[in-house]
Amino acid sequence: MTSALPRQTRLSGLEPLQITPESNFINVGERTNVTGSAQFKKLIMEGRLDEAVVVARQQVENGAQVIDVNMDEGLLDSEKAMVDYLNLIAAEPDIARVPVMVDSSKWSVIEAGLKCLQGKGIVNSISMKEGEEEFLRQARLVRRYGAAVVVMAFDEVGQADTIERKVDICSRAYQLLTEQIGFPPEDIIFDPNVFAIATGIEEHNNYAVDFIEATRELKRRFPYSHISGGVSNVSFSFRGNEIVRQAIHVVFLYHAIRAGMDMGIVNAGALPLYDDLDSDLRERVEDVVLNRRPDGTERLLEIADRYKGKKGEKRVEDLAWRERPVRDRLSHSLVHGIDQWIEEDTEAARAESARPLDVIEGPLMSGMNVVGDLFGAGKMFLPQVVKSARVMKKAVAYLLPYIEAEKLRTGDVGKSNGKIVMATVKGDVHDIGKNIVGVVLACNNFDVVDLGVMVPAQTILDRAKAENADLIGLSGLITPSLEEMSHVAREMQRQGFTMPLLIGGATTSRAHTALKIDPHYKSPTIWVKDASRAVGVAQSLISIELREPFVAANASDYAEIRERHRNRGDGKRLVSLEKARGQRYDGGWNDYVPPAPKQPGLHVFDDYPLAELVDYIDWTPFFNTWELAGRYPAILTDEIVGTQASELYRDARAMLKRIVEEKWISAKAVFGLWPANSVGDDVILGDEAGTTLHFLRQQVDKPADRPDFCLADFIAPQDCGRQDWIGAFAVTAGLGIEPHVARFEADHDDYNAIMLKALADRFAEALAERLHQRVRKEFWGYADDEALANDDLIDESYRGIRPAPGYPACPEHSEKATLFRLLDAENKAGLQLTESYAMYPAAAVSGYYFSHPGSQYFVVGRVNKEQVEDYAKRKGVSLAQAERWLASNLDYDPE
Ligand code: B12
Repeated sequence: MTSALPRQTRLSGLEPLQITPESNFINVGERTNVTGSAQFKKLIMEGRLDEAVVVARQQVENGAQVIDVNMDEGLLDSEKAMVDYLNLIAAEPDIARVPVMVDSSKWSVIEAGLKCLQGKGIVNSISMKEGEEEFLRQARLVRRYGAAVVVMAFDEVGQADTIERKVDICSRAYQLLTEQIGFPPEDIIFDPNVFAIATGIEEHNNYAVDFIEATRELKRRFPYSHISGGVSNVSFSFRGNEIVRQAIHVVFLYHAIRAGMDMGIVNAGALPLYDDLDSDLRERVEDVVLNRRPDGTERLLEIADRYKGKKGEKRVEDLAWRERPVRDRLSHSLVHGIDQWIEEDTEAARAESARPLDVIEGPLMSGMNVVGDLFGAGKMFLPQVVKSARVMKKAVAYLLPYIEAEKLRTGDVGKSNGKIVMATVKGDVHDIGKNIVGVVLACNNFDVVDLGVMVPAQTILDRAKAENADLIGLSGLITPSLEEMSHVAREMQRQGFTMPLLIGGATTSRAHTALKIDPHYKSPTIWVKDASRAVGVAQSLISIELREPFVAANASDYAEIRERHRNRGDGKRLVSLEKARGQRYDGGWNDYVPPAPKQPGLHVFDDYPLAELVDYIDWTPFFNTWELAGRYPAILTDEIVGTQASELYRDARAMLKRIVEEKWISAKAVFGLWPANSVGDDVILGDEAGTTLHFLRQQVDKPADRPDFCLADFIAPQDCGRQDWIGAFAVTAGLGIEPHVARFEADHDDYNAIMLKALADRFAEALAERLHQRVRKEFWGYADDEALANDDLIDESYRGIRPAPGYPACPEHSEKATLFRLLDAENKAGLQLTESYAMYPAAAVSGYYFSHPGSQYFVVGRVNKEQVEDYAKRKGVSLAQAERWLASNLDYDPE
């Protein structure tokens, strides 16, 4: 089975990470490293491990594909710190999904770390500095633990600084590893040492060239291995001048990636455009990086001061491009997303062309190809692409009447790359991700037929047939949509479809697609991670040459996932439900008096003032929606994405002002506070109907002093004799949004249509946050003296939690039906629940309030059949129904 697989690097946390020739640069998160992050070091030294875990979570949320963990600090017991920390993050499925790079200069620490990894990680690093024998001993152990390895270009003499030494040492290491102990070439990652250039010391001038050329030669000799390095070292001598440092990184990576560097700790996927660097700066930086002239350093220093402190300064607009030929002007407008002159230039191009279609197929498409290439190469950001698409759409809309007239005359309809019919599946209302993918595909000359949200399977299939589509694309945000996607696949097979099926959306995954969707459909079914990959996938499926190898690689990949799934069993075992319940969280009920609400019962806000919510907005997820990784507000001045993030933020604030002043949307909320006690894993309310809420329990094998949590643990048990309370809420900020979205769409303005939806989502979250604050301080009133700034609210440093059905502590969505009944959410908040338990309008949140000081968020993760049977019984549904609802959490294959 395995021998048929292509030779590729396969790493894993709980989820696989495959490095293929098509993969973009692999970004390693470096902040869980005591030598690199002062903040992380402080947390570890002070034993604040829970907060240190948050650092890992942020790294993963911000897009790190691997996390580097380093505990090399003289005052620490590094082995113990490594073990404790790795064990903690292993119990957090949202962190543990990515592979870990165990980083230490001490072998004993590495080995201690390797024993804790549950997937296939990376050792950072081994080298020949203590001779071949020790090198091979360590490598054998790495192999035995099943990890990949970073090999430093370091030998008995010292660190390699010239191309010859770098190549010689790495080649010698490669030979030893592969020939003497059969180490797989794809599991070897060379670090040929990035050193600082332009230091004023002549011997340092060629360091970047030495790295780049060594990379090229190593990649040529060892194509299956990888090259990594710490990029920021290269610009060390320009500390304090971020613009010049950034330019050096861009230029260095531009050449190093071309030479074969494919991994590192700089987020190369988000670097600014090489082509957009100021030309004088770029030339002088390039002189230095490529060591092209002896006076390179002086010449860079000459101009460096010009860029000091320049960040964020408003530049005088340079309109020289308006003097260039129309073709160039169109391309410039597209690449820079400028729509000011687009109709004028499109008209000029039309006047010069034989047919109106020539303008699209000629200058407009070539401009969009530049955009597509830059985005594909990770050199352009999503907001820029969506703005480019807006310019393109405006140009096409201008030409459309002329094209229609031409079509009537000649029947010529032009050609597209291929046609895709896309939809958010039945029961789901989310479309931001799908819309972004639609825009990016349209930019690449795909004909996109978007059927919207909540689309039944048959409607999708009928339309795909009628349109003679080349591809179908499905999207969904919440887990019940996964089942609907399998249904679409089954129907495609039953109805004899053969076109490829693309799967995307926040809860979809490669593994789920391989296990639960692909087996139902004989033609290609491909999971697409995000917008930047959608084009490559669609193009490969359309291309006559690429399709076959692409589909074969995908099929063998899925076959491997299924095989691994069948043979699983050596992963972490779950404990029995009884044991997990025995290890429930102890709320200390003998000494604790649960606070009674000051204003119990149901409360309704029919039209919540939007202005009050603005300061409660958590902006970080807004930037993530636009694929800009980082936390607000630091993201605005981030070395890499800062400029784009600031521009996006300016646009967002401008729209926010209009939303509030002109009341584009309205917000409603309902919440209630009721007496309640827990009975096992249920919570029974003292409302009129005696409503029962059903929760799930972790079954993770943990040390006896760490609880297996269930939300019911945070409510006083019935038999302790104390009266406790629970709250529930439902909020929306999406009422009345449709006409505004339609207005933007009619103006071919996806940028603002997506922006508005993303802002409505932010308002919904802000309302949930604000309401929770008021409940704590006013209505329940257990925290009436709480005084927290917005940052602390976002960091949840208050007492009590507000988990929402579908989130990891309560992953089962059908409980929303109970919440809606309790709250009368349809009438009181204008919300509807779909058959898959999505809420409409999309910008909505619903959940519970817990007040216990020890209540906290956690991940239920996998549950065994015993618990699912128990849950089905408690909810009064069949086992099969409960298994469908909990499909993503099952630790077994249901019959
Ligand atoms: C922002 C957010 C929200 C926003 C709304 C999001 C929206 N309008 O899309 C708000 C605050 C309203 C919200 C509400 C809820 N959310 Co929410 N939310 C998120 C969050 C933090 C980010 C999602 C997002 O917008 N990402 C950015 C977009 C651009 O990415 P995307 O949708 O994934 O799309 C990309 C790819 O998936 C792909 N793609 C998408 N579609 C397609 C289609 C094709 C054909 C292709 C090729 C590719 C493709 O390309 C896209 C662009 O790169 C995620 C966590 C996370 N990190 O994913 C949770 C998350 C999605 N939410 C979740 C849940 C549970 C909810 C609620 C049910 C909670 C509740 N009880 O209130 C509600 C449901 C709301 C409703 N109306 O029913 C869960 C879902 C998990 C689950 N078990 O179902 C998540 C994963 C959080 C979690 N860890 O549990 N949420």
